[in-house]
Amino acid sequence: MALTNSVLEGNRLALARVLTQVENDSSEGRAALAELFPHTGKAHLIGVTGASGTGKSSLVNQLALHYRKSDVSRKRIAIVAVDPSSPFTGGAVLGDRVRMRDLSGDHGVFIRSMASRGSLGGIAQTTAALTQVFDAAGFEIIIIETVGAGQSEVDIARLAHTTLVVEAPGLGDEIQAIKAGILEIADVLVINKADRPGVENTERALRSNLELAHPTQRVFRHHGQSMSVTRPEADATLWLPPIHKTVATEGKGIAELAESIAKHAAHLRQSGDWAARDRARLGSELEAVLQEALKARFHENIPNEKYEEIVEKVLSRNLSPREAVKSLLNGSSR
Ligand SMILES: Nc1nc2c(ncn2[C@@H]2O[C@H](COP(=O)(O)OP(=O)(O)O)[C@@H](O)[C@H]2O)c(=O)[nH]1
Ligand SMILES: [Mg+2]
Repeated sequence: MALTNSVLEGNRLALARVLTQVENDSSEGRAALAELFPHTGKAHLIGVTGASGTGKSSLVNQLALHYRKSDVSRKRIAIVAVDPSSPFTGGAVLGDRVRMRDLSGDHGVFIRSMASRGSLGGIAQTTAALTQVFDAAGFEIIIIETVGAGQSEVDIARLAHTTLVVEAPGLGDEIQAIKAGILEIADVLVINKADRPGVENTERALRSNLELAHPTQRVFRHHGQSMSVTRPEADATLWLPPIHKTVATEGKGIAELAESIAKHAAHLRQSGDWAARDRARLGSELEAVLQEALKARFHENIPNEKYEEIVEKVLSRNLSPREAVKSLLNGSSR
């Protein structure tokens, strides 16, 4: 209780300790989360995702600097960097730290690097938990940086109110990202490294695929005739993801990008999507915790030998996995 109070009062040491407890999923961490949870729900969560090397960390660094410098209200910024490919001692995380040195010494900014732990669902869950700690601690903007284009990144991106998908020219990432359906979760697209050759190609590829992921034309059947309606005039509640070109290393395009992010937040609030996203996020968190708890309870009630016996029956093809679960739930091994 004393520790969480210190977090609420803005004590950085207490914050660091609670973040560690939460990341380790210790009993102290769980207790702290429960105490902090009523204080959450205020922050704007911004997800930044894309392939490794596209310049996400550089971009996040610049965005944070921009917020700290330009914003009259000097919002406090937390950064959660999730990089399963690099453990805590690894070079990439160290590199991130070095690149983020512009921000060190600024007490309005808190950076936390996190490496992979446990299952894929575990990463998303841990990230959500860390985000809640920052939210309760009063950080108005929380940026979550994730690598790659896989399902786990999509899950982590779903935590955010606003998702930035970062591409860079010449990496052939367009195709990779599109395959993973990552454009569908993009609220704002960023072509970073716009100082490099091939920007036009990347932009063209993105634009045509964006059309597929976020159709601008909606076809309605009306009295047997098909009518095509183009947004946004047709439906002001729809958001068409803008494409921004940036050079993170030089801070180019950052102010415009920040403006789009702010516009998206305003759009979410006006359209009611802010609440909808909160609901979806907390709903899926609830679902994940429930699944975990039910599974744990289930395993507590089934003796190990019994479980192994059933597994053997499945292996010998005497029982299908579905039948196996049924008999485990019924408490009989058939
Ligand atoms: N030329 C150029 N290089 C950049 C730009 N942004 C980042 N980089 C460099 O690209 C490399 C990867 O950047 P990083 O931010 O670590 O990418 P991340 O893996 O997506 O987080 C670093 O060497 C950066 O200095 C940019 O806009 N232009
Ligand atoms: Mg990075």
